[in-house]
Amino acid sequence: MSATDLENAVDGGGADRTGGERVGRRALLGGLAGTAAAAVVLRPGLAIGDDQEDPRPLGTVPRAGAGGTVREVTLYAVAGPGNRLAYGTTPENASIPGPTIEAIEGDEIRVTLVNTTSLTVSLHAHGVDVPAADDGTPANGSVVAAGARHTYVWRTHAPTKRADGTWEPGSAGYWHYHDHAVGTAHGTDGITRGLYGALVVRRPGDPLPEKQFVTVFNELTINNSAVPDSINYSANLGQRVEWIMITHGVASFHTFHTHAHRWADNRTGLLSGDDDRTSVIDNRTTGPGESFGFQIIAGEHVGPGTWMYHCHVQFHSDGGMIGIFTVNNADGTPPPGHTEHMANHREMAAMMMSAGGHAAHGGSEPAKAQVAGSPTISQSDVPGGGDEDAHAGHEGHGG
Ligand SMILES: [Cu+2]
Repeated sequence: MSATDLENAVDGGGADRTGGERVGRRALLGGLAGTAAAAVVLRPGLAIGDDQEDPRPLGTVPRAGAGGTVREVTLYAVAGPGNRLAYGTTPENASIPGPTIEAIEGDEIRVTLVNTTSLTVSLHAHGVDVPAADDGTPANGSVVAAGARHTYVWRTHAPTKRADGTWEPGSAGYWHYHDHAVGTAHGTDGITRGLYGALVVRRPGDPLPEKQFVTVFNELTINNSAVPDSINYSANLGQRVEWIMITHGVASFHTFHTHAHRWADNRTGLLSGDDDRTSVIDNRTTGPGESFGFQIIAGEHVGPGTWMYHCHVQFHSDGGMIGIFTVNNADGTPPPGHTEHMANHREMAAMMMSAGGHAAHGGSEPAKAQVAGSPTISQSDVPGGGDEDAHAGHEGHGG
């Protein structure tokens, strides 16, 4: 699929109700900005972020439009250095995690997986309505042989009342997709080596983010990286940040923690009112196959700063499962002390590694050995790379 096709996929949605004429290439590429690795492939209704030339009036947030669109995307499965495997919208932009795919309840997503590797790969989606023939498992034959391709159809729906009076949940959520064929019938090797990505289904009216981060705890790495190659993010003070968190791995649970920010433990991370009793948290336990997401306002009530985010299982954070979330000043300039803080971060990371961090020492676990310490299809190799200095990163993207 060409860039033009992708653009059309976005523009063709007609889903935006808040600023449709602004939806376009910039909106598409704007999705690259916040994620440490991946392009946003389908971004219906997004007309915000770097496109927003004028300050928004207070109290208005761009929101997802209506669903009902067919959205087509092509994903390439690509083998990279260091035993890595990755998905990309082109063979050249493959990244770990793969491109974030977005839709609105009622949309149909058609993902054509093109297998450029010498292995049999597949695509298995969580959260959406998938016909058995597109489930992505070897048992039902929905896998893709070397050199072949297959179009997976994923459907979504709004909450609906059943004939018996009960409610069927809608598809909206922070989901994910991954290989289900490489290594084992469960895709264990494929996931370990990097074949995974985020899938976001919104409900019409959901607020749209200006920045988007995708964090995948995969075994003892973040996005198959660990310090000193930490995955760092940045946003400007006051920007609406969407953080998508996915967990994979063969043995470990994790606890995802962000400094200085907190969210409601529900579908969106947002409260519906001052009487909403949803738990507000800044740390969430997560295990293999789980995903969640939330929206926060960068630096709200704390101001600009250079903050850590990390797995809060101390053995894991000490071993390298940490990164930096930089909240710049509103004008995009670095927060006070940023350079020194980043230098400290790198120094501490080096100490961790010399003390036996996971990234430096693969250990005896097979899966860990496969992901640890090897050259990568790295975030710095692709547009929207996440391995930059936290401030320098993510600001220069877009058409
Ligand atoms: Cu952990």
